Amino acid sequence: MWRLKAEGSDSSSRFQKVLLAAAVAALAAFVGHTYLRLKHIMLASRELPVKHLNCHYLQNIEYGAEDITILKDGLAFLSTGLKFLDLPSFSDEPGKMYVLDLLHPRPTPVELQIKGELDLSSFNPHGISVYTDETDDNIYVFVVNHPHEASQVEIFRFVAEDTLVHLKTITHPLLHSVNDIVAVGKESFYATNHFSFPNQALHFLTMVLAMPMCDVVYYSPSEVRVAAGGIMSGNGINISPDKRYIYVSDIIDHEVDVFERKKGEQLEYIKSVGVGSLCDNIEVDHRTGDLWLGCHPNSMKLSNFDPKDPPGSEILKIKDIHSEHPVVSMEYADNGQVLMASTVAAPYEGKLLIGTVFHKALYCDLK
Ligand SMILES: [Ca+2]
Ligand SMILES: [Ca+2]
Ligand SMILES: [Ca+2]
Repeated sequence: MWRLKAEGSDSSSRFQKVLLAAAVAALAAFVGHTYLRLKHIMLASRELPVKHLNCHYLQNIEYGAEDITILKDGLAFLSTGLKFLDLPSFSDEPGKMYVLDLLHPRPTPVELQIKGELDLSSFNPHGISVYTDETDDNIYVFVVNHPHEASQVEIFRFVAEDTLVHLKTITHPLLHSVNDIVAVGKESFYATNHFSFPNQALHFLTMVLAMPMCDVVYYSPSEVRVAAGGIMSGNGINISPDKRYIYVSDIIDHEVDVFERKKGEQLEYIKSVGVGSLCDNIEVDHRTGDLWLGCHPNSMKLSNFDPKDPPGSEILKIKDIHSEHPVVSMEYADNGQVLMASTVAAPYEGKLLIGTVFHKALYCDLK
């Protein structure tokens, strides 16, 4: 009896050891997989050749212009001073909005005065979009705002020359980690979430396991719902000049996803175009339909910020995105000595504005 019991406890302790060894091996394999996956996602080994354009720094922009968009009449809007997750930020001041007239002989950004109920001390503007109401020419400026790390959308009306009148704040459980928006009406928009879930640990797991679970949300005053899913991490979003297609930058998948707008504002997935970089915001040339992308060539250098080995900047263009063979070309590249952490490139009649997360902004000549 005693012997039997001793044998039984021997084999159960052997079993426990085997289990423990299996658990350690599984954990080591998971850690190894996570390390390789993150290295791949962040393009941690990538170095860029430098390709410059004829550019100069924009005046008054010292703390980033995460997003920039330009109206057909040459009026550019910029969101500046973003504080976001653990990314660097060199200003303790709240964020600001600027406007810039590209038709002026010496375009200079002017700070927009914000009127209304909005709390300016916690204003933290991120992605932006502008909608012009063609019935009365009113201009509505939509801004993703992260006051105290929250996620909400502000709608303003632009009043010439330098005023934004705050109209409303939109919050919704589906809009839990909004990165960028594209307005499709004076109160309606599509928004990308950069996390799959409000819980960041769960989102991290989906990234490591390569399970794309981020979505695009459609908002109007009468309805809020998921319009598209299957995205690893949604970032920039924009619309084709004919308003038929929506483009989303799936930043950690290194691709741009193309969707077609269907009845009831549902989005149908068409295809993805690989870009080989971590692309942030998307601007569309209203004349050619080309996509311009502000990208992070190596996001390891962005998260482990070191001024001696700074994060670079990369601007890509996609031509003929709806054809069988879209052409992706590098239009600008810098190792961070001139410009760190580009997020957006907005073209206008042979000119290009380039914005960044926390650094300066460039005004470039494409001709
Ligand atoms: Ca935008
Ligand atoms: Ca994808
Ligand atoms: Ca962005």
